[in-house]
Amino acid sequence: MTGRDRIIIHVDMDAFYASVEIRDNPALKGKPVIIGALPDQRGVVSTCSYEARSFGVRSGMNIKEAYRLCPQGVYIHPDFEKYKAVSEQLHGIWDSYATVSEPIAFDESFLDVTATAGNFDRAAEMAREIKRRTREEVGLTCSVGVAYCMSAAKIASEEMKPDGFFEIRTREEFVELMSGREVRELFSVGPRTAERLNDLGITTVSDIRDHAKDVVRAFGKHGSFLVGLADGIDDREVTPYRPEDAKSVSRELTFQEDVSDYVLIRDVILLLALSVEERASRYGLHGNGISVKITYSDMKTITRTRTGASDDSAITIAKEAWKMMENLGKRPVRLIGVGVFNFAAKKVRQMTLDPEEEEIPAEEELAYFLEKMHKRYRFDFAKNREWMLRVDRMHGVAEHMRIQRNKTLSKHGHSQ
Ligand code: TTP
Ligand code: MG
Repeated sequence: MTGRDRIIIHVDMDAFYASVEIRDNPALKGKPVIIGALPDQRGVVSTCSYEARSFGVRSGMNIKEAYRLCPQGVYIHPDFEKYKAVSEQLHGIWDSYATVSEPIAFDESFLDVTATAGNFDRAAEMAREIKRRTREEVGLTCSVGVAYCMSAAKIASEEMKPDGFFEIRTREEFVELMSGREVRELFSVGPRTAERLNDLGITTVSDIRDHAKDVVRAFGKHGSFLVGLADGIDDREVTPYRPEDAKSVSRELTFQEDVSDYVLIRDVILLLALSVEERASRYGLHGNGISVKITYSDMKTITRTRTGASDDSAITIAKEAWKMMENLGKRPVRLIGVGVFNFAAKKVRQMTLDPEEEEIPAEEELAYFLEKMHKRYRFDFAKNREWMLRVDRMHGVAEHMRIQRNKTLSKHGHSQ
């Protein structure tokens, strides 16, 4: 089953934060620019210019390590408000080409142009136009991929980065391009899945095709999905976020292995809540209904909802979800989801004379939980907040958390 072929454009900005800073300060042009913590602080690299990458600097790298590799770099603290404004301008341009778009990050979007382009030649022209307008109207370069499905479009946009353009028009082209590539390049293959595949002697995409039965046996449903991907089959639809159509905003996550550790489950709920808050607020949606969904290892699914929450901050969403969960049995969990609904035109948060007054405690409480989680999982959630919320990254973060917890629990003899 291959589903319906579509024409999808994936756009992704080049060295996004760094490029914005260079655009706004041309003296930085051609220099290794590193955005993130400053070298005398604790923290990591958010991103860096391609010049900095040639020194080996990478996103997520400890800033001290970056400084060791590139002491001559220009280190700049990120200015999220600025990037957000640029992001809105970018998505505004890109969305006008698609019937449906899925803005999966500040600097990245999937555009379904099947109907607006009609054929691949026209879609390629559109993609070039998107690049030109992004350069002329925003002053930045992006890389675009044009393809028949989402996975292929994403891979295509990475193929010729930076300032790239690449097309994958058919499954056959996809299979040929990808056959010798590492399994990690496929959507949904994180470090842990890659390691498990490697243990089976599967290192390349064509190995997945050659050992399809083993992959399905070892990974079940995810295995079938991977075998499909290796064959160039990806039926995921570009999912629109049209605020006026939205009845709810939710995020869910399937663990790679069933989880019985409810400390971990609660922490993952907080991350999902952060993601829901971010997505809802990006579209100006405010709700006072909160939902939680759990699928247990036996595939039984339970959903619980509550309305009348005092606000829809991440911390409130998480706390309501935690409360609802307390009344459910503590069985091994496969999937966990969190959502907000009951949208009103205005913020549900009650107006006070000083609206700032209410904001601070919620943020502080959140910071408190994130700091506890920082210690628990040795990962700085606060610093990496925007990065980790991206759809393609949350699974990796959750997997890291699960592994850290397993280590801790085995050290302490499962006493926690
Ligand atoms: P990416 O698109 O992954 O990276 P990029 O745009 O900087 O570089 P390129 O696409 O050319 O490889 O991420 C977009 C932005 O998200 C990035 O500019 C900064 C932020 N980000 C982080 O804050 N931390 C991270 O670890 C990553 C990867 C990105
Ligand atoms: Mg990018």
